[in-house]
Amino acid sequence: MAKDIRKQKLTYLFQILDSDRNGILEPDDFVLVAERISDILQVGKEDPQRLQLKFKATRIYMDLLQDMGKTKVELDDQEWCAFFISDEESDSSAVKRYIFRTASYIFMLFDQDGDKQISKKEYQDMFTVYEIDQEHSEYAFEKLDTNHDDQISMAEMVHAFEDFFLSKEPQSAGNWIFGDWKSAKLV
Ligand SMILES: [Ca+2]
Ligand SMILES: [Ca+2]
Ligand SMILES: [Ca+2]
Repeated sequence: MAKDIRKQKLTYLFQILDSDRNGILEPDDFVLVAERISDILQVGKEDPQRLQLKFKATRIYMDLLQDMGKTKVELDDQEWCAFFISDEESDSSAVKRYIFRTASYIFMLFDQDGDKQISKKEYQDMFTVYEIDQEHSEYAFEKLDTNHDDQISMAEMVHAFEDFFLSKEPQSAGNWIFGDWKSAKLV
């Protein structure tokens, strides 16, 4: 059962990252995220910043493909879950590497004013970009903001991702980073 909780969360994350919702992760999903962020920031269509954001948004995915030893740029949910859940050790080195990397990634993309804090507005923008129901953003933000200063720090984000990737407890606060993980459609 414990393993199922992690699988459900990873499947949920896969479905969130699959921005065009076609059941396959591909570079275009990450390009789409960059486009949506650019639109929120009102970056012009011809502005070089838009291209920069695309590079930044796709890099983590390209690194992941390389770490997986993939030869194609597409990934399905089975491959995705198998990479993060190894049979012998629940906290595999692959996961540990990606906890910090993913937290940094989210900060790089959504800390729009660059103050090394994710404000509630920036956090809600993340929900908008990934088309997550805003209904859960308030609750999730409160859970992640453990020192209650109305900002999510890098340390709080790393801690949340540790919960998200590793915790077998349904109650863990970090499970809620991307909203209602229990709504994942397991196939
Ligand atoms: Ca896709
Ligand atoms: Ca900020
Ligand atoms: Ca805080």
